Amino acid sequence: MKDTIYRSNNISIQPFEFNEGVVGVFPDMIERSIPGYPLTISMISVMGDKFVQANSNIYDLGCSLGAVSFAIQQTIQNKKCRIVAVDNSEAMIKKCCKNNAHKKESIEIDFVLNDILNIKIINASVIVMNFTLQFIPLEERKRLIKRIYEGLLPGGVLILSEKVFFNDKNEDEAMIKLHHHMKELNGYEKLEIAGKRKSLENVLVPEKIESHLDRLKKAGFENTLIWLKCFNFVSMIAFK
Ligand code: GEK
Repeated sequence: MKDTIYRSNNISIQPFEFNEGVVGVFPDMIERSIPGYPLTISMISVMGDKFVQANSNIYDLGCSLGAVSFAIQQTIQNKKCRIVAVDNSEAMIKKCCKNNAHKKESIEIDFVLNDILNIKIINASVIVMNFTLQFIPLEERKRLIKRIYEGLLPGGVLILSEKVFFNDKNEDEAMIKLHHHMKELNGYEKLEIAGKRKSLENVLVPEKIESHLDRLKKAGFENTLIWLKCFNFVSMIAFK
């Protein structure tokens, strides 16, 4: 279904929520909104395959409709591991389970309806947060990243994708303009783009790339690489 949530001029803009309405249009929304989203998903499955360890867990934190989990599940068949897909939106998890019902893959996925701040993270070789940390309250991010580090096995990785902003005003404005231009070319009207932006204020809180790298380092990650950057969206891989 096409995302027309912010199409009407006279809707009052409410803070963004991952509710039934969003779930219905989510695949269209995310593909038309995040630059390089399909590439990000497919390369995460490549990295998942590279770093998965036998008898370990793979976590997909903020799984939405399971794009990351399903891509990894298909790519790394025949390896002994378990995927744990977590989201705190009931509508998302319900739809995600439904999407998985007809699949006959060898790797099982546990769908967990919970806040990622509350779950246990253990015996993990790969942890993915694909555009989820940005929705976590700023003051909780340090503790979450530390728990992720502690839940990873030696040799494990965190794959972290985020919307970011830049210190340099010109760079920041240029990247935002390019992102919005992409959205227009993908069929969003200027008013829709402005409406979505308003509803995400204080809900999606981006940080600078440097702030992410600093937090990862302080949590214990020895080395973090930016493996993808497109406009104001980046994805990093942090190594334990
Ligand atoms: C994808 N990774 O398609 N606990 C659990 N889930 C949460 C929390 C939380 N505290 N906060 C937000 N979420 C996906 C895309 S979307 C990104 C991730 C976006 C969930 C929220 O319900 C939503 O499903 C997801 O994180 C963020 O690769 O829409 O820009």
